[in-house]
Amino acid sequence: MAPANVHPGSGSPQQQPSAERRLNSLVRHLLPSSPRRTAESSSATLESSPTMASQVASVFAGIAQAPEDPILGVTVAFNKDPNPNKVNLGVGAYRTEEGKPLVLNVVRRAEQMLINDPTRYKEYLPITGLAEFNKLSAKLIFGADSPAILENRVATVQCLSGTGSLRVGGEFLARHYHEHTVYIPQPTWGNHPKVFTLAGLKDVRYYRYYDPATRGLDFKGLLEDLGSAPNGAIVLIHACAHNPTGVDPTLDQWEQIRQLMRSKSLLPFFDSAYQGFASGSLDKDAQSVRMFVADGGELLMAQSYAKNMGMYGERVGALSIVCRSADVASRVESQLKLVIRPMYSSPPLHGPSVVATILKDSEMFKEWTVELKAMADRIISMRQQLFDALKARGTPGDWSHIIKQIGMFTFTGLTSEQVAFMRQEYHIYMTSDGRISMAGLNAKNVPILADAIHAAVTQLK
Ligand code: PLA
Repeated sequence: MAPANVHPGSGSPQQQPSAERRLNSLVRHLLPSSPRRTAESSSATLESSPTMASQVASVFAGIAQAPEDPILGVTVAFNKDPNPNKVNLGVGAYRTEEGKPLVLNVVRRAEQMLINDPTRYKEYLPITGLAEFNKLSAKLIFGADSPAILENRVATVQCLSGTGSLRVGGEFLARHYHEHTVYIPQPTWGNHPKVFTLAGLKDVRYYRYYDPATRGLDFKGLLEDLGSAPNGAIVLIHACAHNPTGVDPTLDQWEQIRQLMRSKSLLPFFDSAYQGFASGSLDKDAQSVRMFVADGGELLMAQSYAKNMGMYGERVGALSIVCRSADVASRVESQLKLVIRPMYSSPPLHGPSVVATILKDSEMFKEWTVELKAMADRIISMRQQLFDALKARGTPGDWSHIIKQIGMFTFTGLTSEQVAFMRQEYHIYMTSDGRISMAGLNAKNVPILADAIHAAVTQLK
């Protein structure tokens, strides 16, 4: 019998590397033997024949198919749907009135400036990222006149957008903070519990936040749960535009939360993924955070430029840790470097360079705030349009929460069955908890959505 050969030009079987030879012999062994192999079949090789390769058991054979991500998986399903009228209201990504993704003009301008600058290199950034970007990011969220910044007691490191900032902050706390219990709101962004658990904060608990009956804040439940948390526990707080509910505490409620948390030494970990998106004003949307900084206490802050500057895929964000003194902040920063270096060494250069270019130039900064306000206003006007459309149809139920909630999302109150029905019958995609991204709506698809909601609530009660 002619020896099973390797592919042309790879030499005689004797010259094959021994591992490959053993593998080919294993393949021969596993295949049903044929006494008279044709020239064609005998020249088949492991590399050129997927059917033969697939008969060797994979070392990963026992691996289970993982479920899609509850949010990003909606886009995967949407992309597979051939229907031309499909609507994606899943992931929180801004769309124009024409349904197109948006790159801000000011971002394009900053990128052009960077490209035209021949002095720019592609050298590695330091482990902590672009120093200028870090300073400007802290100023943006805490305010230029923040005592913590003036007293040099903020450690800021550039991270991979909001998610990376949460992860680095979580790992830092797991290594250096005495309390590993972290409280997150019920409900919250679905990635929060996973990020913290994998960062090493294994005891993730929920505090009551949303009351489905009122479609508003369960303030009493929130105070009770934080009131009975162990002293020193970490508390994840959405700085503004709570995801998925669109429900934020009032300033008065924030003040009560602050007092309670400080009285029990609960450590605030703010997640600011939507600064400027809730109200259209960067300062207004940072008020909750600034109240906690003003009292001189410590906190963590995860910032993202994905939404407010439309930098989604560039992965631009920052983690700031506000400390009691400059000395502590400097030691904290040294330890953050030890978290980051073995994880991804140093962060990317392009995104933060764009952001820093915009933040440091007063005229470009102004242009950004105008574009940001236009995005926020468009979302707010979609709330009104959807509310009016449901009212016009006489859709059963009180839909006033659509106009009361703020930020990128409306937590509709639709059941998972109603959500599935709308996907099946109307090709409208949203997360199964009934959250819709208001930024995906426009004058053209609002009536389609209103028809779908009307049908869902009248047919599936
Ligand atoms: N924190 C909150 C509260 C978020 O809603 C998101 C993004 C992030 C952090 C992470 O953002 P970043 O890493 O891109 O900066 N939430 C989105 C996207 C918009 C997502 O799930 O990744 C959402 O649709 O909920």
